[in-house]
Order: sequence, then structure tokens, then C-alpha cells
Amino acid sequence: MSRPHVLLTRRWPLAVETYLADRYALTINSDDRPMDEAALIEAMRTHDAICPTVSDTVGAAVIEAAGARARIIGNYGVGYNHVDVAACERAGIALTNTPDVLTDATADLALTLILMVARRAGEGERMVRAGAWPGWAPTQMIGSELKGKTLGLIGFGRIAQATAARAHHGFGMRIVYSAPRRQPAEIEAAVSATHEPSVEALLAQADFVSLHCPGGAATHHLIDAARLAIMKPSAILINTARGTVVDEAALAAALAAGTIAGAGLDVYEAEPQVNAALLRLENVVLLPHLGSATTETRIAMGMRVAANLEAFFAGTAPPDRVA
Ligand code: 8YV
Repeated sequence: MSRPHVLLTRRWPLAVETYLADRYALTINSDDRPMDEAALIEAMRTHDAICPTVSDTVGAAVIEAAGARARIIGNYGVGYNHVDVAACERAGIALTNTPDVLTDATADLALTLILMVARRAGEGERMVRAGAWPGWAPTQMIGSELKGKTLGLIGFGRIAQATAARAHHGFGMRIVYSAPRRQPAEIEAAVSATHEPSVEALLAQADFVSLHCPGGAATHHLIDAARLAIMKPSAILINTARGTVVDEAALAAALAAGTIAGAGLDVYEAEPQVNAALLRLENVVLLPHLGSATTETRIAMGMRVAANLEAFFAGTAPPDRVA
């Protein structure tokens, strides 16, 4: 039997590319630039599996392309809001993701942002690099401490729980979360978390708010002008989830007006574009979607896709099937 044809829409870590090339007829988009719709449709017709990333839009036109040969979409990433799940279901195409393996890296990045914003690290680094540091002063660039502060988590899945563990056990923060589903008592107890059913009530009490819900229609602009207005003027908003969860224009206005004190963002509404008003503000730290960007995690993500493909082509259930 000929080997299944597999497409990677971007360059992956070499170790994973080599692993896949040993097992499949592998096509790699060596340009390493997002493929357009026409290229993705053509790939659906010529491959048995396509493996996209968050930088690809895999909509119904791609999934339901006439003459599609692909039977599985092995997404490289845990979030799959860039793939039309309903179209996969209609077309009977399997969709898999890569949970677990990026939990620690993403939680580490949430803490990186919390600390950077709280201690004004981006602002300080810009000042030093600009040659504008006048020297140490008792009142210079004063930030805030984490100990005893309340971290409000929106969403309480794997990444939120790992963020809570770091914040609670490492930094002495109090944990409150809001999520559609309350977690079992032992999961709450592990980080002394309190469940707060109302997002508004959570926003009103949190010193730091960190977003850990999925993207997509259900969470679009969950944080909007009205909800930003409920937050404390000293509060800091962190987003390592999906850019669409926050109304970026409303956030920029809230940061400029002092409605909240600061923000740390790793994700944006229209990546790689960043709202121009945010770029002008000092009290926001802006990272280029680095959540899972460690050597260990990016290899593990690729191997997780490989495990899903292997199961699928062996005729068994892929472990991470989401549609
Ligand atoms: C990935 C992410 O790098 O996995 C996710 O959902 O947001 C990132 O950590 C990206 O999605 C890869 O497709």
C-alpha cells in the first residue's frame, strides 16, 4: 500500500518533520508563509491529511472542496477556532488537536506577562535601550507585587489550572475562577480556588484577570468596554487565549483612560496585525503569540499530531479527535 500523503502547512521542528518524512509521503510548505484558500483547497485534493496551524484559515470552502481526498485534519495546536468544525462534521473529516503538551509552556507565558506588566518590565527595557535611564531613584517605575493579590481566571481548564498553581504556590496569590462548568472540589482545593459563577463579580474583585477560554463565536468580545469598566482601576488584564476574546479597541481606550492599569497580550484579534492604539501605549506588554514557543513543547505538539495520524491511518480512533 502506498504511503499516505501528508501536508504540513508550515515548517515544523526538524525532529518532527524527519519523523513524519520517514512514515509518509510528506509535503512541507517550505515557504513557511500561511497558505491561501486556493492552495489549501488544492492540498485537500492531493493529500490524505493536512496539518494546519493557527495561522491558517481552514473554512468550509476548504473542507468541503469538491474532490477532496483528505480525510483528516491534524491541527498543530490545542485551539482550533481557525477550523470550521461544523464543516468537518458535515464532510465526515476527522479533526484532531494537541492538548496537554503545551499546558506548562502556556502557563509559564501567562506568568511571564503577569510579572512583566506588574513590574513594568517592557517599559523599563524600552527606557534602558533608548538610553533614557537617568539612574536609580526611589520613586522610579514603581510596580505592584503579586503576593496576596487576587488572580481571576476566566476559564478553568488545563492551562488555567497550571497558571493558578504557579500563581498560588509560587507567588502567594488568591485564586478565583469563572467557567461554564464548576470543577471538582479536589481540583479547586489543589490551588485553593473559589468558583465565581458571575464574570462580572470576578472582574470586580480581581487584581489580575487572566483569560483561558477557547476562541470562537461563544467568547467573541467576552471582555468588552462594559466589562472593562467593572474592573478595578489598578487591575491588569492578561490574554494568552485568543485575541477575539477581547475587544482590542475597547481595551486600548480603557488603558489610555486609566479604566484599568495595564495589560499583557500574547494574542490579537487579527494576527499578525496589532491595534495601532495599543502600540502607542506604555502600559501594555505585547508578545508575538509565544504561548507554546519552547523547543520541548513545539516538538511534543508535532509528535502529538503524529500520534493522531498514526492511529487514524491504522484504522483506530485518534486520541485527540475533536470532530
Ligand atoms: C500554538 C496556540 O502555537 O495551541 C494553541 O492553541 O495558541 C499556540 O500555542 C498555535 O495554535 C499553533 O497552531
